[in-house]
Amino acid sequence: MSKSFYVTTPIYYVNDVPHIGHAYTTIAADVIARFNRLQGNKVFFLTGTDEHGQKIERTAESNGEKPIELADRVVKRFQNLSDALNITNDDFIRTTEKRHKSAVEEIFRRIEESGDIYLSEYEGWYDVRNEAFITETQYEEIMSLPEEKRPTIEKVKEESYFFRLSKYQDPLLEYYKEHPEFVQPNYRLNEVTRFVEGGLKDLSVSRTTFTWGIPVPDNSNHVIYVWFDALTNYLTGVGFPSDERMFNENWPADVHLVGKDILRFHAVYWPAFLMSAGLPLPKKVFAHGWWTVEGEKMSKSVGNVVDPYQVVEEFGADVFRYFLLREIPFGQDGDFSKNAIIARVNGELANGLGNLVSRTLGMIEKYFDAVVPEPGGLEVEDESVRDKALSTIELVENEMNEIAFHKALVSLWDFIGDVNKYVDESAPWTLAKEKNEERLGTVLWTIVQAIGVVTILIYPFMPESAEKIWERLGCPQPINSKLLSDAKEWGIVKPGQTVKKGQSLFPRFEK
Ligand code: ME8
Repeated sequence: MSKSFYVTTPIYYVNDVPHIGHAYTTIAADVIARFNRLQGNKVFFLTGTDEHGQKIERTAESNGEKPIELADRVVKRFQNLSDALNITNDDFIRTTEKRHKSAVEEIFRRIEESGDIYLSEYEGWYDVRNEAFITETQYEEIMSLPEEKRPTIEKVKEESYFFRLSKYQDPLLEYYKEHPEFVQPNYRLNEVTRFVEGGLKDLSVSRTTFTWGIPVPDNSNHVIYVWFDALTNYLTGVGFPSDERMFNENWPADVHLVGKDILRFHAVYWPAFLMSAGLPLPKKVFAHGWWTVEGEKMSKSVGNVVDPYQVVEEFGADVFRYFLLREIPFGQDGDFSKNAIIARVNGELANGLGNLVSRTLGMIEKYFDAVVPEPGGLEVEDESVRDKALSTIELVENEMNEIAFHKALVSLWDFIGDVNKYVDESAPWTLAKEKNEERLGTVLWTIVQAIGVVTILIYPFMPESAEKIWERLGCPQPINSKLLSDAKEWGIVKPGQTVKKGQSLFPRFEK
């Protein structure tokens, strides 16, 4: 039965220059969205930009422009990422849109009605880069760092509305206990639990010393804290508060994908806001790891920030997508380097998949005038390719349900390896020499069925390459009209279809 599935990325600070971290979350969310569509689910996939706050106000000021002019000028850098990386988001939210203002005002009011908002004064430290209030423990941690490693923090003293976060300490702990799948990977749940067990102080949710934000309803001297504003985008995107039908169909979100650095906002503050507003909580928050570049932390001052547009230009979107999700288990940190990409292209894409497709289609061109042959009776080794294909589909489906991209890809390439071995062992070239046409037809038919299954399964990861292979197999309908259930019927590539070997799918790179 088809269900609706809602996946989000964080909304990126609009004045950031897109880097590999943004590309990573966006690609991961896209693969989840595409895989769900393949399973026949109705998907809603949201990304966007976070456009309010002190940092953006200051950047605009130093450029001599208004914050909205800055946002309008640079937002395309993120919007264009969807085309460059082949991302199929259903909507792109900007927090400066009117629909978002209504949503933020509405949730603020609901929380106020629950008695969870009060006026007081905030005195303490603030990290403008991360738009974060610094707790005493965090302050001590920062001060224990060598000076050059400390984030810039500022002393703040201003009137502020507070959210009664302390009231949600026990409800949150109880929720984590009852829903251990809420925060993934598991070890992150332990971190979050420990943080909450350490005690929660009420959270400042408005600022008065600048103006770039959404005013507090009924007190426009205050703008709402940018994280309160930004987190609400997940509601705005699905029609809150005006489009009840869309909202009920999609909320709660199935998964919020985030980087590990912003897990606390998503797994502590956000569920507490929702509990207070009487809204259901997202089903899962998955925190991924961080990428270093050639062993170093990515930073503007080091000058090693990886531009995703450049990677696409050099290697293509599919290779980039494959690399990011294959290189490290989703959740752990990883290291990005061109040599590592090249090793994957040459070893797995060119040798494994590319070689299988090209030699198979080449043989069908040579021995059967490019027409997919009819199979004769299946022998035990042909059946075992079929069985392995069916078990691979099941495995990949389970692994994707766990958001374990690398495992899904390992399973798929394990199957590709088996099929390549089957080609070697059945030696179609010998069958051709022996003029054993029936057996030759059965073997080549079996191989193209395996390629058909692989093509459907790699489609969410590498949509362009999958489309190319699908066309070369001569399949009449577009690949995006196919479902995983079609792949389960052994025989998706029909006898009589005309194939085309074409040029190399994944040209090798020199190190
Ligand atoms: O945090 N490796 O926006 P942002 C992997 N606006 N991921 C990385 C990374 C790296 N080296 N560097 C950054 C914000 N990221 C807020 C979000 S959501 C309601 C508001 C990831 O532009 C990081 O973990 O700083 C986060 O998920 C995103 O990129 C940061 O986006």
